[in-house]
Amino acid sequence: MKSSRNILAMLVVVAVVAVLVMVASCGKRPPRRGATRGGGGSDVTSAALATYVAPGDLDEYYLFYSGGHGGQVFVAGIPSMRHIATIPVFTPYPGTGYGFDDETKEMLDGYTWGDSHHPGFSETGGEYDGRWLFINDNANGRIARIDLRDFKVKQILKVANISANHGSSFVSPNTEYITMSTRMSVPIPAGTYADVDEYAEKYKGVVAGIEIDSDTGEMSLGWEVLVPPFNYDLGDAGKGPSEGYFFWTCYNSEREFIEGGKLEVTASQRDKDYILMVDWRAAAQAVADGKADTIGGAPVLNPEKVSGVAWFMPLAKSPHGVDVAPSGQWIVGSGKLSPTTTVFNIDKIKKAIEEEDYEDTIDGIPVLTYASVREAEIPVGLGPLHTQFDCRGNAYTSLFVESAVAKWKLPPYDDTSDMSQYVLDKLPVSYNIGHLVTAEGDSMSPDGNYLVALNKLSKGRHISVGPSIPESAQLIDISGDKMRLLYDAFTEPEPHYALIIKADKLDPIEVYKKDDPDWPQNANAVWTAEEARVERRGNTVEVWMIAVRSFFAPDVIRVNKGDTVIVHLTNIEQTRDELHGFAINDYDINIVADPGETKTVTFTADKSGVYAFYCTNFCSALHQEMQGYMLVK
Ligand code: RUQ
Ligand code: CUA
Repeated sequence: MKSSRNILAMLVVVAVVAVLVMVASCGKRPPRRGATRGGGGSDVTSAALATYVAPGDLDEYYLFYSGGHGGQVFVAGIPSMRHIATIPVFTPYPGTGYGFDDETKEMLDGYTWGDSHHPGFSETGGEYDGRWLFINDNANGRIARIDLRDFKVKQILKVANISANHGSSFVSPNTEYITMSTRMSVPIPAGTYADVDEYAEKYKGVVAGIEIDSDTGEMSLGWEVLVPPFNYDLGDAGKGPSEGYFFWTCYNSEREFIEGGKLEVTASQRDKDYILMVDWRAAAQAVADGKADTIGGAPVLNPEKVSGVAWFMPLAKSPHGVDVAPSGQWIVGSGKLSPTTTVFNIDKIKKAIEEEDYEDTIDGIPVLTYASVREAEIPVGLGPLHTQFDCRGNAYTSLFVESAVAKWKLPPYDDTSDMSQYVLDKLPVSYNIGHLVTAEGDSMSPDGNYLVALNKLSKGRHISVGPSIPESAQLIDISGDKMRLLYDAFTEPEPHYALIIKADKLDPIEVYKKDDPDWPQNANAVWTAEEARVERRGNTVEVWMIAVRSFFAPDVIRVNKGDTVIVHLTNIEQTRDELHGFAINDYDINIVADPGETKTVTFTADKSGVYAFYCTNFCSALHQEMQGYMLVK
């Protein structure tokens, strides 16, 4: 009796250890709440259980997805897929007063939109460290940094010579640099004129490394490399054995833009396009050694004059995504017009560079011999775009044409006679998938449980909202051998990429504390009704105002028509979620201050009369009473 109890106890210990080892080896736990395959009930029931987050319960992950030409970043929880927040980035957003106060208006610099594409987390040692989220503007050569302590944009950097920054925001494993690149080549510097029939010679591509200050996250231009007028599309950063390299795919290596010729046809003539590789340490060193030319104020390395910085690798034509596997050993590229995805081996790449094993040179950039650097071609299916990874040596490639996700095995391969044996599973999605993302999938230790398919079309898998319908995102369980669809969610246009991070990696602040040494104090903050005041200097009227439940002080501002008015609004609340807004009717003024925050708005009182101002955020039972007047004489 006793010994059988001991055996039972031992078995329990062994089982617990086995589970712990399993979890530790994959680094993470599988989905909870009945997500395990075959676990009781129908598929629908088990999918429902796997995604159900009961009222008051919290999600396990944050999903940050780009808002495309909406210019924002959306935040949702996983597995519930509930939308939690919208972070305005390149576009004004009245909901948070973004783009209305002086500081954010200055960051937007006159632009009213941007095309946010690929979010990238800051990393330490190849792991998401939860400090910053970067995102590129595919329209205006910009990149932005969101501080994950308060989920707000702190910097938008515009970089010279980058035309349509698509191959961004890919972060090196210790956040030294982040990528930017030209998608649509133009003559440089900005403002230079050349006709499209001079495309091959006068139009230029540029790729860049943006340096990140490790303390503050401040971004500045590190280096640029001049590259042929191809279209630089997507990128990734090397890690582990490939750390130190950035990779970008490019199409239109035909290097032409024929008027009326249809780029979709002219750019698909050659059998192969390329992956561009840049050694970012060598690029930074070359700039430090004074080897760069100055173009448009930026340090630009010309590979015709500076070698050892950039290389091309041939890839199946018209590629889109290039993705580095978690180990850093394999670089996966997909040509949209080829039903295969190609795996390159970083050891072979390094050897080819060392032995100068080149098959060509383009504008000073050596082209590595394809057969020497390629490891394998995997017949994943039609229209492969992007690839993500789990923790079990598998890759997941989105197939736009097939509307499916293909799961396949990364090298090593023991039998290369038939590569289709390494395509392990395929799951149809609804419909036409673009990007896809796995939990912590760009880090060196993906979690291997969730995948989100970001689909371009939703074709009515929801109640109708007219001809303009949302994009769809589908949550997929990848913890078993076969993928399993769990949930359909919808977003505004148009997610191009997303990232999933463990919820416990973020620890956002709840209020801006009055005397927080870690947080910059606003010089114009006032914390009491006594300090609040109105001062006039010539034609400028400056107001230091407090907002607190449920009044403004001062609540009357007297100015003359034509005065410049500056209002510094401090929300003196120190309670979470107690926001106050400040809107002046008919003056197009709408700012919002979070608890402890000071916002400044400057405007000209160009209309005489009496204008009411009020608090826009419902803050208390007497919120409606929170109002005042601006009197313009
Ligand atoms: S890109 S999916 Cu920026 Cu693939 Cu759109
Ligand atoms: Cu303050 Cu409503």
